[in-house]
Amino acid sequence: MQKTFSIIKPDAVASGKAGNILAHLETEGFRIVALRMTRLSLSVAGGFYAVHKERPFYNSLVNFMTEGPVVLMALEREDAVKKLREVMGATNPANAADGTIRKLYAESIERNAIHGSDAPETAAQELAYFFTSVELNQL
Ligand code: 3AN
Repeated sequence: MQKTFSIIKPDAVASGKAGNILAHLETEGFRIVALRMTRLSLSVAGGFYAVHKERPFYNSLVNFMTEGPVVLMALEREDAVKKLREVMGATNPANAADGTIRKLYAESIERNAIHGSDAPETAAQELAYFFTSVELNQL
């Protein structure tokens, strides 16, 4: 069993797709280990995306991620990191495969509905950024 970290982004929460996305993830075999709805501050979103600091879309991305509530999730299943990336689909929804979350719900390459950690090491860092070890291990 492996854990990964995911965010239902502000576009998908605002358009009323959070429930559909949670159901989609459960149908794909992910167990919800921890879950919290919150609104990210500029500093928390900026820290989360610090790896993209030099990219031209960084400021816009951080502003988008703070524009409304998000749903933070710790998810668990076999091969969770890789499987979540498959279920999410390509970063740009125009390139996402049919049936993926981004194909179904994303608006654009920036407003793309869902975040998922891109590697096991990143997943561990991102889970620890948002959840305590008690939250990640209690259930
Ligand atoms: P992914 O979310 O598929 O791992 P990353 O890590 O390359 O993609 O990008 C992080 C986030 O930055 C994306 N989810 C998206 O919201 C935004 N993003 C990525 N590329 C672009 C781009 N070319 N223009 C605007 N926003 C982008």
